Amino acid sequence: MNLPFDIDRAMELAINEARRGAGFVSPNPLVGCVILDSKGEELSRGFHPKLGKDHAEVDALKKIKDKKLLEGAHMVVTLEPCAHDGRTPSCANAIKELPLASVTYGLLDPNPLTAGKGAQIISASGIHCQEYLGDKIPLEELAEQFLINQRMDRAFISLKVASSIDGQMALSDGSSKWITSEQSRALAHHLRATHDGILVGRKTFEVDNPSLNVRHDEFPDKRNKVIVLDPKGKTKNLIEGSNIHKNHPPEDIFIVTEESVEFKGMNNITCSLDESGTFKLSELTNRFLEFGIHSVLVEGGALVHSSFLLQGCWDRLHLFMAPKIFGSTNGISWSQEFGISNMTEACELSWPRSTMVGSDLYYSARNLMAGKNQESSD
Ligand code: AOF
Ligand code: ZN
Repeated sequence: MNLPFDIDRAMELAINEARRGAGFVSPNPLVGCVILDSKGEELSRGFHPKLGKDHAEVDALKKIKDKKLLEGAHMVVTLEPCAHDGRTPSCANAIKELPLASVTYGLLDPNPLTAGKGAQIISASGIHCQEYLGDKIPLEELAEQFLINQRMDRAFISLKVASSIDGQMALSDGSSKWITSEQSRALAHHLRATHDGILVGRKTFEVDNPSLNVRHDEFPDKRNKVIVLDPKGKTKNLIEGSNIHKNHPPEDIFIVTEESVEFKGMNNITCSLDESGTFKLSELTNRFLEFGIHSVLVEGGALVHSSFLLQGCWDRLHLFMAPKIFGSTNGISWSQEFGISNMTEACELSWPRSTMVGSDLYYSARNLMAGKNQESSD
């Protein structure tokens, strides 16, 4: 179908609109929508603002007061309209009643409740319904947490690292505070707000006594979950009185151990270890979903980052590099427990992006294998 407007531009607008929901919609995807009249003039934009609130299509439709304008109009939406009644009624069922000429959706919704059914409902009503055939990467990135949850049946895993420009995240005496600039730390809090859980290893918990909460103006009321990896339950008597305990209600704290341990009102997740004494991360990240943790920002230390790399169980890297060189004599490289013996074994990254944040270089990229054959890697 010949559309009377630039579909790539409209999809880009819908993607930008969708981002406004970041930090508020989990476990739902970020979704954005643009509606254009029969001549291709923009009528409205909408997005999914919050879990349980209107979906993007309904948000955009509600902004059009004069419903006559919908005669022969076009909808551009980043995800296939939902077929089912969930927290909100089905978008596809609402759309099929409208006098629209076309609906273009960015990605098929992998949720089995929709998965093609939304498009079918709309097509059956006589509205031309088509999948967008342009660049899919920004759409995949937009909904990446949701897509990994649906496709891999596990939480989305981001590794967040603050290091010197030569990749050292701490010194061997454990000191690691304030490597990067204030601006990077603000962005890091934004990252915290867009993940359900923040994860650290036992050593980081003991050495840094971190708060692991969200301190960012855009998210004043944000509650996040905290996860500590502690195979032998050594933090049992340390967690009370820690900054984590002071800054989070006990029901938001999760300690992961091999054998079950009683952590006074806090959650204990048990997970088996592999031969090297490391948690089996595909098992753990799958179990996170049971606890309502759909995305996790891993904040270290080096042993923890390395184990996610080794097991191939991670999706995105956020690397903040300060204009400093620590050297490897006393430095701890963030990937130091991970190693390859052959160039073909390198972890490859895709969709890389970099920008300056204050005086730091911020680099973000995806694990090339994310969402592919990770089940077999442990
Ligand atoms: C859309 N537009 O804006 C979003 C969609 O529990 P509910 O009712 O909010 O439904 C959640 C499911 O709906 C989610 O798993 C995904 O399949 C879809 N999300 N669909 O048409 C939207 N957020
Ligand atoms: Zn919907």
